[in-house]
Amino acid sequence: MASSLTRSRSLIQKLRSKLSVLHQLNYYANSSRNFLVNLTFSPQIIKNKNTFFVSRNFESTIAQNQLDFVSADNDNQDLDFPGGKVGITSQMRFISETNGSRVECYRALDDDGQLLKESKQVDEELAVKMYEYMVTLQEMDTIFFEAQRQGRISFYLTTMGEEAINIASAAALSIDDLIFPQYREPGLLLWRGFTLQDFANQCFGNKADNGKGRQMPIHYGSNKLNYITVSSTVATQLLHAVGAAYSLKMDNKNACTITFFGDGGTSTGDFHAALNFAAVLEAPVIFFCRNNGWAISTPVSDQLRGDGVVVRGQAYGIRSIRVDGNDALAIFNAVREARRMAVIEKRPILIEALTYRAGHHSTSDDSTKYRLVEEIERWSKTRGPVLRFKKWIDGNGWWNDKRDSELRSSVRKQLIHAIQVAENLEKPPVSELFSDVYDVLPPNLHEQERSLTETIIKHRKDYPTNVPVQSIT
Ligand SMILES: Cc1ncc(C[n+]2csc(CCOP(=O)(O)OP(=O)(O)O)c2C)c(N)n1
Repeated sequence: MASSLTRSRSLIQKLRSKLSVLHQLNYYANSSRNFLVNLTFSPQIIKNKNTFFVSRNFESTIAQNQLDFVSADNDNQDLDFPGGKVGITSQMRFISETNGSRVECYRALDDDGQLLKESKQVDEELAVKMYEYMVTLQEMDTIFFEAQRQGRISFYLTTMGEEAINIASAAALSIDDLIFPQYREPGLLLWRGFTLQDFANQCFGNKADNGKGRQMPIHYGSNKLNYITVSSTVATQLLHAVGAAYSLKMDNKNACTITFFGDGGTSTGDFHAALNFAAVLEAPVIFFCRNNGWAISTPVSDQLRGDGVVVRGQAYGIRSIRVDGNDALAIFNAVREARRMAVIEKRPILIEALTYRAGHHSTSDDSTKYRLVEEIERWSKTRGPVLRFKKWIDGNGWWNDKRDSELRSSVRKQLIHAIQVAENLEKPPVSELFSDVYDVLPPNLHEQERSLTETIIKHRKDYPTNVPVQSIT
């Protein structure tokens, strides 16, 4: 009896070690906390009542090293916890809530557009292209904002003050990298080839709009350009970006994901869940926080006024950096390096860009009701990112005022033309309101479509004439 028990035990032992699942079996049976530990083993076996599922998982590139690390000067006085070895001490010492000094902000250009010592720079061709796109974005914001004020579109939201974040990060990425935007990052889409006409079509919700006119203006998206459609529910995109990054890792793709969010978004549960998952899964995702000082009328919280964003990244075990969000060169350098680390080292990275939202939150907002006009002017007139970058390329002899005004006037003309075309294009047919969700329309939706169509046909003069309606049976 005893020997048969011993034989069985030894067999189980061998089987377990062959599959390298000893830890998994124990940990899975016990608690979800151990999910973190499981990721350091491969392959991963999940024990079910009757079956073993083998899921695709990965050798950890980072966590195992951290778990094995024990300080050299502790004379092997360490404890071997399931979560890894740790040195021991007889001193009762609480870890301070701060590091003592503020986390520095990385810059490459000073306020006057002078290159800081030893800063990496880009060549003339790329610098001029970046500047031209920042100017195009500025002009696009001005003209669409006015179009909304004239009642031609229902809503708009500008990137004013955050042009460098938009364009410099786009320039540092590769087209295969998936972008999960909040809503203040159309510049990345512009950089990737979304035309001014495409932007106008979306804002006017006409039949050429990728979203078939179903969304409010500024909810752009493009499959072709790897730009996931904007969703105005703050911070949900962070989780999507982590999931997609993990999938890129599973497929061993030479790409990462990047997701943008404001300082307000960091107060959501999704922010924490996303950072946690990214750290645990070692997902190649770049979290890009635009800390622009305001979440509509709510100023940056006290926590974020300190080192809240970067230190939270660190707390989750994510390599993090703080960057001057009004310095296009610094953003380019930081995103380029973040991308390299995410793609090559398969790890998440967090970037916090300090900036200022120089426009209103959106056309539904009047920011002069909650902040001083002088504050807005100081940031937009003297500290804006486009002006600073212009000073740098001017100083290099790569740009001049004549080219500047020619560019601005040409972009304005293109925009006015795009708006006229978009405005005159028919809207998507009413039937499109009901398509693309169900393969076969359920009876209740079929009934709603019939009822809506009949109502529009009966009261034609009360509905826009450029929305095609076809009576249905
Ligand atoms: C989950 C959720 N909560 C609240 C809102 C309403 N809302 C829209 S924008 C916004 C402020 C977001 O501020 P921030 O994340 O700092 O981005 P910013 O607008 O400054 O770029 C809020 C609260 C929302 N859209 N989604």
